[in-house]
Amino acid sequence: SSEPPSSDGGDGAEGGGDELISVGFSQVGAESGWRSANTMSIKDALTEENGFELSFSDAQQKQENQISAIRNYIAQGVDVIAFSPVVETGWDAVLEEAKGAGIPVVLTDRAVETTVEDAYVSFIGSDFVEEGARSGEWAVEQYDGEGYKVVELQGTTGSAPAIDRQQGFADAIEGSDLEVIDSQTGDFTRDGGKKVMEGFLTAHDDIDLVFAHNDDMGLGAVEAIEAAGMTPGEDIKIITIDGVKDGMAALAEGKFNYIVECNPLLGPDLAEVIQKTVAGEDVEERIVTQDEAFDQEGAKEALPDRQY
Ligand code: GYE
Repeated sequence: SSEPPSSDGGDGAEGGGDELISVGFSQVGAESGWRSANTMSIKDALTEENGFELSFSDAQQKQENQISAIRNYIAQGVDVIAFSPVVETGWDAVLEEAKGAGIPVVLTDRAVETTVEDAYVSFIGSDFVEEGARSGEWAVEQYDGEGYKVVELQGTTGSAPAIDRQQGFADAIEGSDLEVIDSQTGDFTRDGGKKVMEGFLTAHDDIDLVFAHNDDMGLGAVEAIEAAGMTPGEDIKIITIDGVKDGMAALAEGKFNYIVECNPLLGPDLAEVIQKTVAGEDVEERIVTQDEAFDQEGAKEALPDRQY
């Protein structure tokens, strides 16, 4: 770690001249296409050339793994800890420990619920309630008045995106003719989505629409629907969130009906927040990523330029 940072690697922070900023990052896992794109973005931004020395760990969707990774980073005395919390609650002790050690924490992607004051310097990520609401609003626009029966594939139980997307969707369809008749977690994975959808198809013969909290679970649902002899996107409509390449391809092919984007490319914002924090500059407490939404025509147009 003796390589000097490039000229764009920092803003010449006082005293930080030729030292790399050490960062410990605890990632949720590798559960989805979104997550892979997110990991790539973080690793691309926190390079030595940009002035960082990154320790990266994958928690395989287990909170206990994240907590021990964060404790290791505290013991190593890294300059900054960043993590994407798999679930919202249960972080108080470890956040208190980081604070006690004087190590600033940055949250990316998912929020925490904590009683620790000033537990983190910034939280960078999308507005998940908004994503759920946009999904629900589109569904109401398209399908209201037709007595639509909806099944929901939830993300990881207790995670911010699962809680918030469910809430946003429920609020948006309230008072409409759409009804959520079943809702279960598929843990944000393709396999999980497939299995839960198989169960839904066995239990209900009147499903009109799937609301999947991410593309991967929606793709799993496509497999289950096709295996049951039906046509996804027609016999059963599908709305998902994320907008990764496989999801956009399914939308362009007519297997999905709508995607609300969730931008995974958080690396550049994270790098900037860390540099400013180490330089003692003020950072925004909440950085909300901007998301788009796509229908089938929109996906056909966007697909060729999709980066991930
Ligand atoms: O939507 C899903 C991933 O936290 C926003 O996690 C993220 C979600 C994303 O597994 O695909």
